[in-house]
Amino acid sequence: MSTEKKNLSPIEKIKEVSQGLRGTLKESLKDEITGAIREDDTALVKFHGMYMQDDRDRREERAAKKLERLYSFMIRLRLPGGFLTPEQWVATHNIAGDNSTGVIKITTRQTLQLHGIVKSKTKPTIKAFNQAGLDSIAACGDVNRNVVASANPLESPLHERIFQYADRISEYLLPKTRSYYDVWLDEEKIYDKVEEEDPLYQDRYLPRKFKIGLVIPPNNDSDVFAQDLGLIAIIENNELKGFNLAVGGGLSFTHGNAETYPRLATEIGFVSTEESDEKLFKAVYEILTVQRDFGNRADRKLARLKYTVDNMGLDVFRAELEKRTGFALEAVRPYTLTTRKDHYGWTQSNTGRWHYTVFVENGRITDLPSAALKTAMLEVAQTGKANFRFTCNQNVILSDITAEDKAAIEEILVKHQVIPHTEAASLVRQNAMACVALPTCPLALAEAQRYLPELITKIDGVLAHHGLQDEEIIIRMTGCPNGCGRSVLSEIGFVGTAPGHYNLNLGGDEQGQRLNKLYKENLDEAAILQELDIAFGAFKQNRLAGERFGDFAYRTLLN
Ligand code: SRM
Ligand code: SF4
Repeated sequence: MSTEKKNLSPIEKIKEVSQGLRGTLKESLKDEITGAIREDDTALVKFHGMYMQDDRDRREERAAKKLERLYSFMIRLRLPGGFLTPEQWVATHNIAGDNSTGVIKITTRQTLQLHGIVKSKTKPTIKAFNQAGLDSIAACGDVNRNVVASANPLESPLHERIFQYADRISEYLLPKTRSYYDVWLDEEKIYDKVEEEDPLYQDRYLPRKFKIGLVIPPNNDSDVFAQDLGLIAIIENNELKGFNLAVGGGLSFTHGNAETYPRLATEIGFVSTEESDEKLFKAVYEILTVQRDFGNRADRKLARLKYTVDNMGLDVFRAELEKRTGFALEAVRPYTLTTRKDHYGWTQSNTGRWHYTVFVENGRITDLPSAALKTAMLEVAQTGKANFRFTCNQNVILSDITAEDKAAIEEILVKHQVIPHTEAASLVRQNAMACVALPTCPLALAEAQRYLPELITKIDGVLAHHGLQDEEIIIRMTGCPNGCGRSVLSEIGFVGTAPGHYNLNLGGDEQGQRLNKLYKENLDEAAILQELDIAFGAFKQNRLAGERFGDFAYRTLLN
């Protein structure tokens, strides 16, 4: 509606003529001359949870030898609420070993990614996941993505119910096309447009990616205000009453493009689930249809829901939504958020079950010199006595362990140094995260997950110099302003600008309700450490009692 057909971005046409996201994927996969797939198919393959990438570390060497880039694929699973059974972990471990780099990466949206899968291994990988009851449908692309939810069963007796909502919303918003089964799983079926008719996505899908997150206050571990649609569980007297709806969150911006900006989601109303879930599902669905019909399809940089909400204005957006749902939203209900952190180590929930949260630096599960994380996870899974829950802070909770089984799990964690590894990480390290960035991310301007660990060691040194080593400061790094590590929602945020250079942002809060702000531009490591040295010195001198660094920076260091 909002965009003239002639102005449509090229991806709109690719989607429209794709025959339910099939394009020429089958032909691309058969072509043995190249490790790549056809250009239009690179857009479509995302809807199947896959990205074509190349090893950026090896571009020059390959170019010098006149070889094509070293192409491979990243596959991202759809794991609503971030849950795997032990059997599914064993399967994932084996698939990672057979087909990918072997590192299992927990993402900032509590799912798993495997990197470095060559083209001929893509179908075997999807097939093996399918046999384990797992899929990657709509994990990327212009559709609703993996639905995230508070991960820790400790958070509330209502945790299981909220987790079920994540699962149901994810299923409810899946595209109707069978192309995933057809292309990857050899389901021999002729494309039938009528049979695959999709009232929600039609043949144009959404203008852009769409993200939904649920949160159980008081822990905002899923960063609910970063979502296109945030659902905040309202719990009164230990009963779930319904959800506040928050729309238009999104963290990306483009250096030098003032039209783009990060934005926190705005709460627009409350929907009760006391009598039935009908209204909730209707509201969620129609928020997507408003975005489908009013979102910008000409400029993908301005196509997320946040821009649609701001262009329409909140009142017009709400009125359009209510017209479509046929009911008015109730007034937003009160709640309190206090933290976003994971509870490392052992915890016991109201069910009596035990959970161990493992510190996984930047979500990379691999065997490290300090701890054989990957071996330990496999052995835990092989006992069949713990589930795997991934957090939006890129950690894993070995969960739902009975009192009788706890000692056996602990023995494995001790044997492979997982407990000392988790306990030895400094407070700053435990609360930090970074996006993937180099070498696989084509958009990275600077390093992130490969660099943050060593930078943290140096920042720990600066903190110790000021006697601040016991401060819990949330540090996040992204290799470009797309914000995959949610660095604009941290107390100290690094945003890559060029190799070895970062913007330094300060002033986010503990609960994820305030964006940080640009403090100093384009710093190298020496300048970062110098600026932080000065800022920590001022913090030590002038902080208020109990004040966190982010709040101090916001109060005193930013204009
Ligand atoms: Fe992201 C694109 C990795 C969470 C905003 N993101 C990418 C790509 C796929 C690069 C690309 O387009 O080719 C990265 C792949 C790197 C690699 O090699 O794996 C990538 N994003 C990630 C992950 C793996 C980071 C991580 O280290 O955990 C996260 C996967 C989440 C998942 O499981 O689905 C990831 N990305 C996020 C988040 C955080 C969140 O959702 O909580 C954001 C900011 C929130 C938001 O969406 O506003 C985010 N990613 C982006 C954007 C900017 C979107 C925009 O509005 O402009 C892009 C670029 C794009 O879409 O054009 C992007
Ligand atoms: Fe890549 Fe940028 Fe996302 Fe990091 S923030 S993974 S560099 S797109």
